[in-house]
Amino acid sequence: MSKSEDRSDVDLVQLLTPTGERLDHPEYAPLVAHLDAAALRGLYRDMVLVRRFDSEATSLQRQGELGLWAQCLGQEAAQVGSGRALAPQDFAFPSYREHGVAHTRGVDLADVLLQFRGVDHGGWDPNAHNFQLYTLVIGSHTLHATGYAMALQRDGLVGTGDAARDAAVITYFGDGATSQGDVNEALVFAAVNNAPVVLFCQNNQWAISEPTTRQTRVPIAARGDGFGIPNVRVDGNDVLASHAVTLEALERARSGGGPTLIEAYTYRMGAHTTSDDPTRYRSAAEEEHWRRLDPIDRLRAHLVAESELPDDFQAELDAEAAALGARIRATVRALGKPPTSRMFEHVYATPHTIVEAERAFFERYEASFADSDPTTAAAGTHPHATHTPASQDPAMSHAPQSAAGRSL
Ligand SMILES: Cc1ncc(C[n+]2csc(CCOP(=O)(O)OP(=O)(O)O)c2C)c(N)n1
Ligand SMILES: [Mg+2]
Repeated sequence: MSKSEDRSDVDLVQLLTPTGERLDHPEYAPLVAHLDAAALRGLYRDMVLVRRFDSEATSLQRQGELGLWAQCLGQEAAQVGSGRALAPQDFAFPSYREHGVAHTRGVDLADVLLQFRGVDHGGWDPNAHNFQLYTLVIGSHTLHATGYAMALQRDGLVGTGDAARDAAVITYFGDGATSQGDVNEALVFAAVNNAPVVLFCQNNQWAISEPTTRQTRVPIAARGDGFGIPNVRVDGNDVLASHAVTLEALERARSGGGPTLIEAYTYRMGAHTTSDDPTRYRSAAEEEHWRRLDPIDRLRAHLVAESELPDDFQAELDAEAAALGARIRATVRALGKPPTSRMFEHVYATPHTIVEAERAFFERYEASFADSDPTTAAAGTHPHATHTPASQDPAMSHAPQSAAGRSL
């Protein structure tokens, strides 16, 4: 191991060993006892498809089709296990690499790429999937999630005993995010308001190039104690254990029992993003160690040992994954350029005079390109030399000068 610390020995809930043996656990094994072989194959299929999508997206970025990509490689079990524990009425607030959770919420994975290609500010309708848009401002969405959970309380949707109605919130964040003020404020608000929120930390052991030892001296889950929040540390490469602890935490939240902090101990097998080179700060030996703990291999080993992974299932899944990859590739490459006016949409829920003025200004500015005479431009005169600068445009007199000034 290099600088990241192997703390896998500290109170880790595990139901499936790295070699695929089922383990008993007095509290958590009963919660997944109902999962038959078909259900386990379903979780396996989820993880395989998500990984295929993730690697396709990485290739697309390398080929210039995406501006950036943040892989979830290695974190499929934590994401699929927890995501599949959600009830339809629950609401999830992700950060930016929760592609496995997006898949479990029924988001078309092609839509996840819209933002990374720079053609959309979000990609999907959060209310259609009870899955908020990705948040890149580290930790900020844990506050949104806690506020949403407090709203569920006020709407009478918690602790009524109606299983189809009682709802909970889950929010995903990283080990690095736990050092942010926002996350600690969310923990305080969740605790003192007994908010129905599950704070799901994927400790993938790196925050870009900073190891978890730079974030905490205790296991992240143990921090819950200081906030008075029940907490659990789970093997995040174990899809069954991740599923079980999340089922329990969500049920506590829905029934009025308040928040839970889950630390899913996992590993970011890929780079932070396609802009990162992890070989500069971690060892090949560490990466090799975690390759042997691959979450998908673990479930596959279990299914094979139980003779529950028939060849035709695997062949169909391979074909499905290949088709998914091909569809993602074709869809992304066919995406057109959005009208630039789209960037003014969804700033506010209702029309806003300043945004409308900015949109009108920008449309005039864009239109002025179409009218320009290329020969004038070639002669060295900028086609917009006669365009009214934003600072003199009456429509923009109240707008911030900096952004408009730059666009000219
Ligand atoms: C408020 C804020 N500060 C800094 C950044 C830059 N940044 C992007 S990702 C990242 C590391 C996050 O690490 P972690 O929370 O462990 O999540 P992971 O990327 O490992 O999933 C940082 C510092 C940011 N996006 N937002
Ligand atoms: Mg991290």
